[in-house]
Amino acid sequence: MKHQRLSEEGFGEKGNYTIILPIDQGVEHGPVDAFFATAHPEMLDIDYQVDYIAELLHEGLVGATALPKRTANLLCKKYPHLSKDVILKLNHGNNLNKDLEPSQAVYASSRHAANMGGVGFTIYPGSSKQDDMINYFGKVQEHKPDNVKSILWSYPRGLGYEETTNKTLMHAAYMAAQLEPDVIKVKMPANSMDVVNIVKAACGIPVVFSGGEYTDSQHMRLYAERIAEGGGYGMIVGRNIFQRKPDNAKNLLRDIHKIFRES
Ligand code: FBP
Repeated sequence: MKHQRLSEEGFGEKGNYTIILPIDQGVEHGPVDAFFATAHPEMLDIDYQVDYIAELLHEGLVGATALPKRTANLLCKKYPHLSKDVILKLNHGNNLNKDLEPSQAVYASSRHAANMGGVGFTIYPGSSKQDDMINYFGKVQEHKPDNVKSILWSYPRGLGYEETTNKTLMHAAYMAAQLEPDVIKVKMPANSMDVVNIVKAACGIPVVFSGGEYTDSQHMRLYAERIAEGGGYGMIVGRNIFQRKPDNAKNLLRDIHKIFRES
């Protein structure tokens, strides 16, 4: 398979794959857990962070980056030639309300992404707020510029079921597919052999799988193998990249690329 950047023609087509770097965890988990208390605390400095994201894009180690509004705007201002590889994340949850009903607030509109490559949006199927999120994404699809791609995070969240079973993730992928985003993003299933089912449930829309919380490189390579074998379109990996020191992160990314390239 061939690595494809968001800015390239044919993004999402069969035979290609992509690696997306999401850095919205400062909002979702807070800057202490996301950056400060990790092996790579320099990421807390927004100027350093923007330069590091640009470096990974320039080196072709990631094909796109998904960012909250402030970070996206700073990156696009300093590195305008990378704007079309930026996905503006439109809504976010945060762990400060983790004991309440899971929900996401809108921080940006697709208008703010007019010069960028994509918009990212999260729905929580299974939460009591699911209909608001799904309805809002319908409006995003209707109003976003045609040349701006949509990436839909479909994260089942609510009471009474496991979030990463085959059944739940197939349902999340199938629902997301009916909203026709350009790419669907789901969590890695508890049993990584289930990737193939989830890809089928997405009705032909490319699926990327998330990296999840920091784990060892061996696990990440195994995930990459299972995603590549199962027909996934690639990975969206945040914490497992930016919480490592740059040399380790780059080596892991090179390993992941090798697995996809040779599959
Ligand atoms: P990671 O690779 O760090 O898991 O990032 C993927 C992602 O979807 C982020 O976009 C988001 O901030 C985070 O996971 C949410 O994780 P969770 O909902 O499990 O707390």
